[in-house]
Amino acid sequence: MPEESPHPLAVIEEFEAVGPLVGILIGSESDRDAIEPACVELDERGISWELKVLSAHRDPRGVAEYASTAALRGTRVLIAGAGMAAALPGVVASYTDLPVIGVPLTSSKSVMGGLDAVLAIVQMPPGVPVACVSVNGSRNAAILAAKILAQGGGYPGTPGRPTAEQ
Ligand code: RP5
Repeated sequence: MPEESPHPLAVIEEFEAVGPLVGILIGSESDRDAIEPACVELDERGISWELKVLSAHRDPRGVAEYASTAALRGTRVLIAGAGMAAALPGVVASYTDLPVIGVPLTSSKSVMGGLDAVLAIVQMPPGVPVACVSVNGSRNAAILAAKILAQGGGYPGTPGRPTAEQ
């Protein structure tokens, strides 16, 4: 049986909803503890955030949908934490003009203390930048997000703001 599509008005309502300033993604439930310091830091700074578990490899469509609509909901910065072949931050960056901060995470399956995730996050091809904090540096990701938000301005595409190409 085909999946029922949402009513068009429900879709419009979703876009009109005021989203959190920071969207945090992790690739697995197993990353939750490692990303917690980012949530605590944002709370302490009074910055709204949401946390979603979405894997670039296991749920690529979910990642695409979230990343490509985040700016429409008012989100201004994205933090993406993942371990191993950490494609999540890069895939998120490919679907949005919002700044993306990657957090390389360690897991029981990491190799070289998380170097696998570091390389996956920093070795982005030209034109699709992703910021990268230290291994398990989720608190720093939140502080960097706060600094970006402190610059003011609207989301990319707002009249008068530079576009991604400028
Ligand atoms: C990555 O693989 C996740 O971000 C996590 O760090 C790692 C292991 O995931 P699980 O097998 O624990 O779900 O995609």
